[in-house]
Amino acid sequence: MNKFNTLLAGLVLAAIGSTAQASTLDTVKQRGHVVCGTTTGFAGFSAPDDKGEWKGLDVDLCKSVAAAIFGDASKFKTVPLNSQQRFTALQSGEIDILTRNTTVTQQRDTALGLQSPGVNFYDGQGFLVSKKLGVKSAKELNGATICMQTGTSNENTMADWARANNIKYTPVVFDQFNEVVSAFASGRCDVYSTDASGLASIRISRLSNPNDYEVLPELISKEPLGPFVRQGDDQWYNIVKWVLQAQFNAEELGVTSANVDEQLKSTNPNIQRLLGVTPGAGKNLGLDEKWAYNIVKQVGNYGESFERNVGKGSPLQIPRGLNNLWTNGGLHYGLPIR
Ligand SMILES: N[C@@H](CCC(=O)N[C@@H](CS)C(=O)NCC(=O)O)C(=O)O
Repeated sequence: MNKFNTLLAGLVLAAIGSTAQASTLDTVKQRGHVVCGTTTGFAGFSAPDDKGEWKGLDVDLCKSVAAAIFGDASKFKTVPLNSQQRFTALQSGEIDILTRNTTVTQQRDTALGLQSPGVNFYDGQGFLVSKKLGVKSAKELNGATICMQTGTSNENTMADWARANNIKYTPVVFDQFNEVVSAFASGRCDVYSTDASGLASIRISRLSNPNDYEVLPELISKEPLGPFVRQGDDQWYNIVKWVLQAQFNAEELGVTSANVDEQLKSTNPNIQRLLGVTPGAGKNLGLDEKWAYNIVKQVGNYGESFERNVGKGSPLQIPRGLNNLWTNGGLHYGLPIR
């Protein structure tokens, strides 16, 4: 075959491939629920409660997608994944969306065949230490043993930072979250390093005496966490992207799960478009015009989800900080629904 024929064959194959492959939305509708990849249990973000129901900020995103598609936030299932397994599960089609404290990086958004529809939690990598260690700053960590989980961005970030700051350390890594937590709790390592949200969660929910531990003040990286989808399905990407934007817009517009029915009567054109009183946004996504109404009614706006899962209404007590709306000094900025 000459070069031209090879190219043509490739194009034909690509065309067959893309028409033969059902869209994720069709697959999800046929199945009757959306499948989201979560952690194996990381309180505040994705973990089962005492009744075995999955809860958390990331689970709320999954439920919001279910609400937008089915008008029923309960039409979702979770697949618990460790840090290492998460990307293959998405690539292979085992899950429809990864909703699991995953840092958006250039490599993950390009070379893995995956893409990031947005950021639902701005974070940074930090350090958790036992108070007994007597360390007050990350700069004092020379010679420390540091526990981390395999397959996280934390391993590389730690290595970069240590090199730049002339700090020698011994990494202690495990595949499973429980193994890392146990190693740290039993004193096999001096420090636990991961996203600050993870450290807050581990301290409160996994250690028997949280007050014996503290998170050091330094954050050594940017860890913008968000969902991922496969490349090549623009409609599905758009759905996840705009579900997240609907959560932000609802908060910006003061539309909550408690007042959303009242807000259907609002004369504000932005609220009318968000809630489908003025149609269009639903059709653009291939969804019912009540897509965003159902998210807010059944799951709440972004602020409600934040406070309930990781903020004031939760044991984690994470301040809004960068995760506030742009109008309150944070980074979340709802893209206009019009
Ligand atoms: N944001 C980082 C770290 C995310 C991560 O996987 N963190 C671990 C440590 S807190 C975790 O969530 N483990 C839970 C699990 O494996 O179930 C990344 O995307 O690589």
